[in-house]
Amino acid sequence: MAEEDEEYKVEFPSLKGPHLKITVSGEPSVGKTTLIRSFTGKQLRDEYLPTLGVEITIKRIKVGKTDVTLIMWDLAGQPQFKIVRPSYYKGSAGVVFMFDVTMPHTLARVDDWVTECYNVIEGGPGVLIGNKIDLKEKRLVDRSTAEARASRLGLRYFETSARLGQNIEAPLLWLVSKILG
Ligand SMILES: Nc1nc2c(ncn2[C@@H]2O[C@H](COP(=O)(O)OP(=O)(O)O)[C@@H](O)[C@H]2O)c(=O)[nH]1
Ligand SMILES: [Mg+2]
Repeated sequence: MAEEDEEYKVEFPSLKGPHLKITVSGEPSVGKTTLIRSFTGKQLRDEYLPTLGVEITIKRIKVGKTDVTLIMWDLAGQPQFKIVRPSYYKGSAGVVFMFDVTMPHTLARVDDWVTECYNVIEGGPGVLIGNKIDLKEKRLVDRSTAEARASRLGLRYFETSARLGQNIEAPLLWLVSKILG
């Protein structure tokens, strides 16, 4: 290959084993991007930069003896992206809905996120994540309130601190084991 062609060579990761698309949605600033970055080992950003449209990150995990490739779709929560979001849910094997335990309105809005998503995909397991549990003093949503909503929506409930990397694997591993179930 000529030298000038080399710089255009793109290395694609090999997609061994099943690959599962997981979408993560919820109100702006609840911690979706931080969760995905912590989970996939990408560097955390110091300042808050809203996601523009969608950001896709690939993470390979092992479940038992099976290599599984997770294709994580981080959806922008801002209203101006509403028009493009439905196409992003297509083909999701599992979904994550997220809210911030210090901002009750972000939990109230989960119903709308669930509707938006399940209008597009036929089903598939979903989890609800209450994030920012490290902010104990500022916490306004307790576990039982969130659990009640999750169970009404048919979702499994988890709590995380995406920033501290606390409990971030559990919801994703639960989803994957349900999907592969
Ligand atoms: N204290 C705390 N802050 C968090 C946590 N997760 C995210 N944040 C912060 O909340 C802000 C929004 O996070 P981001 O992941 O961009 O939210 P997104 O809009 O849902 O993608 C950023 O300043 C993050 O550092 C968490 O678990 N605890
Ligand atoms: Mg984001």
